[in-house]
Amino acid sequence: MMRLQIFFSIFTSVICLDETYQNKRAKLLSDEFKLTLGGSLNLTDKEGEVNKCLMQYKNKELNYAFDHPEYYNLSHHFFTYKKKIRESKVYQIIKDLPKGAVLHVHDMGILGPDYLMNVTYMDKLYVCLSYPVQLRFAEKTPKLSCASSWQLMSEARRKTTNVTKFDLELRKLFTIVVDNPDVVYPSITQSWDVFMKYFLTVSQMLSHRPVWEQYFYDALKKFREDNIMYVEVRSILPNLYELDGTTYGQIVTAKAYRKAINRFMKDYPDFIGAKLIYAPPRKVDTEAVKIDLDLALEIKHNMPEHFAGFDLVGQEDKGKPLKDFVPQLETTAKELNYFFHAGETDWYGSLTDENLVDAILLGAKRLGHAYALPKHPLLMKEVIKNNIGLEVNVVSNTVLSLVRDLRNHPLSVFFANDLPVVLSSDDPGAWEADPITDDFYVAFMGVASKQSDLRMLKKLALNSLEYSALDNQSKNEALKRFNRKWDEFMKKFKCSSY
Ligand SMILES: *[C@@H]1O[C@H](CO)[C@@H](O)[C@H](O)[C@H]1NC(C)=O
Ligand SMILES: *[C@@H]1O[C@H](CO)[C@@H](O)[C@H](O)[C@H]1NC(C)=O
Ligand SMILES: *[C@@H]1O[C@H](CO)[C@@H](O)[C@H](O)[C@H]1NC(C)=O
Ligand SMILES: *[C@@H]1O[C@H](CO)[C@@H](O)[C@H](O)[C@H]1NC(C)=O
Ligand SMILES: CC(=O)N[C@H]1CO[C@H](CO)[C@@H](O)[C@@H]1O
Ligand SMILES: [Zn+2]
Repeated sequence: MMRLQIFFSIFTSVICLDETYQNKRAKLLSDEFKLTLGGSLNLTDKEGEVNKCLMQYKNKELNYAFDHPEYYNLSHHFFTYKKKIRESKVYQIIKDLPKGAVLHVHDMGILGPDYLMNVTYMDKLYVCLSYPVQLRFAEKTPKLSCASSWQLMSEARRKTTNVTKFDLELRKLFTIVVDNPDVVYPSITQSWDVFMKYFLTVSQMLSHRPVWEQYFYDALKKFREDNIMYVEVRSILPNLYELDGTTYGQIVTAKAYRKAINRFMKDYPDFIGAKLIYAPPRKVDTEAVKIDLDLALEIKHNMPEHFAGFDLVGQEDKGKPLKDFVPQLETTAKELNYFFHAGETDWYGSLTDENLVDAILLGAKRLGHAYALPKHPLLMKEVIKNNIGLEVNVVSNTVLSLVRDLRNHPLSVFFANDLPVVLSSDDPGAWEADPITDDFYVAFMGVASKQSDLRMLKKLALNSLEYSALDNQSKNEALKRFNRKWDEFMKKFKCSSY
């Protein structure tokens, strides 16, 4: 009896202590979760049901990975698992989910090799089959220099003994995907070299005016099919040409965008639209930047409805830092929205890393990548204070050799602090990813907390519209339309269809 009493009193005191501790622990965790991106949203009953289904699949996948880390795909190179993720139920649900807008993509990197191969079957395409391979549409044999000789693509195909083999080789020019990425891309140097060659090859072929206009129309279509309703696209605005060799100025390229967007909106009135961000190369001198800024102002003046703003592009570590162009960029800071690539680097304390400071001081509305931001606590505060959107491109960062194991991607810090993240895809065609679903999937399954759920996905979609360059009225309209689409999805959702 005595014994039992002692046992009982110890037992209760343990419970007592435990309860206080457990409560504190639970409160800390729940308070902290509320601070995460989407963590303070409340779900409707209908959303709650969808969430239950989604999380059941998410947990199943992640529990398996936790028990078998050797099979956790997202710690390996994207190319080794990108086909596999399409079988995931989580992926399939995300694919069907309305995802708002995509705000960081480069025009020539949107549509992948299968689309580009189709373009090579069009009439009047000439090819120079020596290194580097050149592709150009023309009425007559192009006069541009070629180490071998220019010939019609149709002739080249006719002459080859094995067209399948010929096309397989050609297709390799239109993708950076390989079967053995760890061998082919040991460092950022190799991944960027191949990536830049991709642009070199496709840009001349796509710059034929009618092809260009059709390309962008088809790009919008692909986004729409991935349940995106609005796009802001970056372009270097290459000079377009006609079959007779006539070449136009860049303003014509900008207008070609407007034409393609207007045609698309007429065919798909449920789409919200698209805007252009003029984004010329950063590896230039100050004179060139001045000219680029003048052009940006001219485009803005000509087509204000379709123009979002200005950026500078190219491998950040190898280009010029923003610091070099501060006087020029300050001059137009009141008139132009800036969406600078900044901090797309692993080099802490480098000039690339410091681009974050200049982008913020120059009043950027959003930052491209901002990958290095967590290393800068004061800059993080500025981002919050100035409500600067962060365009994060997870797949791009892994493919272009910044990070391998996605659990180590700095986006987890942004998620934890509910920073204004907008997920995007950079150049999905170049690595044969979906327009946006792949990025959502890997961010949700590899970077986000295990507990993050439908609320995070919803907040990401809402952010993408909130941080867009749409004016207030259009933004409100876009949000209304998004919410309608979202509710419709929730109403129709059946877990058993996945
Ligand atoms: C969610 O519900 C809680 C409790 O009812 C409330 O305090 C909170 O403000 C709600 N959050 C939002 C974003 O509406
Ligand atoms: C390429 O063309 C074929 C035949 O017209 C078409 O079925 C296919 O969808 C096209 N592929 C792409 C990626 O556009
Ligand atoms: C043509 O090339 C493809 C791809 O390399 C190969 O699979 C096929 O066997 C070749 N066909 C002939 C007839 O050699
Ligand atoms: C748009 O809305 C934001 C925030 O609600 C406000 O700060 C800004 O002044 C508005 N802009 C215009 C042009 O009304
Ligand atoms: C690279 C890698 O680990 N791939 C794995 C992806 O997941 C599937 C299913 O669990 C495994 O079979 C693969 O080996
Ligand atoms: Zn980019």
